[in-house]
Amino acid sequence: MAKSRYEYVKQFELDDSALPGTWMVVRIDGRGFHGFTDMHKFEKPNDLRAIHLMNRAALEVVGNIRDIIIAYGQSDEYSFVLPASSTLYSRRISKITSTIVSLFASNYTMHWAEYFPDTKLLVPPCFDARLVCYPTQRILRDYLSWRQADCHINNLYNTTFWAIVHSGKSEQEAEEKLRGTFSKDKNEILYSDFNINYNTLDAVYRKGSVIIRQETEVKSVSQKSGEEVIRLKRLPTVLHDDIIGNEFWKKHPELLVSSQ
Ligand code: DGT
Ligand code: MG
Ligand code: MG
Ligand code: MG
Ligand code: MG
Repeated sequence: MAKSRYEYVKQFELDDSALPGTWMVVRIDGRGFHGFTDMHKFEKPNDLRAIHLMNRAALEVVGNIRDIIIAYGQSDEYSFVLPASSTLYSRRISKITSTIVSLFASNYTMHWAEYFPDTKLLVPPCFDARLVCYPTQRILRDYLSWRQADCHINNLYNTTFWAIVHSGKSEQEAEEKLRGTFSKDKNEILYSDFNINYNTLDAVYRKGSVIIRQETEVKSVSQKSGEEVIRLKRLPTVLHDDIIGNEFWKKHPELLVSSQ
């Protein structure tokens, strides 16, 4: 086909492909969710409806983009991991990043009412995104550990902070009480002042959410015989496992295989 004289502008689109042979991680994060969560009266410290909505949006992303091998979410963020072997969109960074964040935001909006039936969505939710390449399995695991440790640190702080506030203290008093405290001090405050054993709180709060594809029994009715058939399908599934220790990775060796 003949080219127009304007074709040359294509040359201005520079190559932005990710370094070959590296793990690609796209992390999306809610823009100004401090205000967004206030405006929509999210429960403190954790709103289970919001966690389920984040997980739903992420499940749709993982279901839609087959290359994503694992995803991890907490608070207003989600990380999507593409293996070193992935050739998705020729590894073009802006194409991968923008597709994932756009899919996430539209699904978050589309499914809002299912998770917040009594709360009108007042502003269009917005997410930022970045793609980072990690050269080795070890560094990829350290990245995921970093996010889960962040979840733990924030959740321990927030759980203790709101326990103090809900007991009748001001937010300023709670902040002062927690200033300079270590994890063990917060565990101790929770246990002795509020009779809460932090380690027995639901893992969804303490560990965040992990999505991997798991063999799942799917029932359907055979069109030929009309009989019910059960098939095993690898479906994106939400877990609340620890991903810092080795156990999870030993249990799911396929997750790291593709880096070799
Ligand atoms: P950014 O990311 O720089 O645009 O600004 P923010 O405000 O989104 O800041 P970020 O991402 O560091 O912090 C997430 C905010 O979302 C933080 O204010 C806590 C809030 N948030 C996340 N999950 C929940 C929840 O389940 N309940 C409540 N009440 N707040 C939550
Ligand atoms: Mg931020
Ligand atoms: Mg944010
Ligand atoms: Mg955040
Ligand atoms: Mg097009």
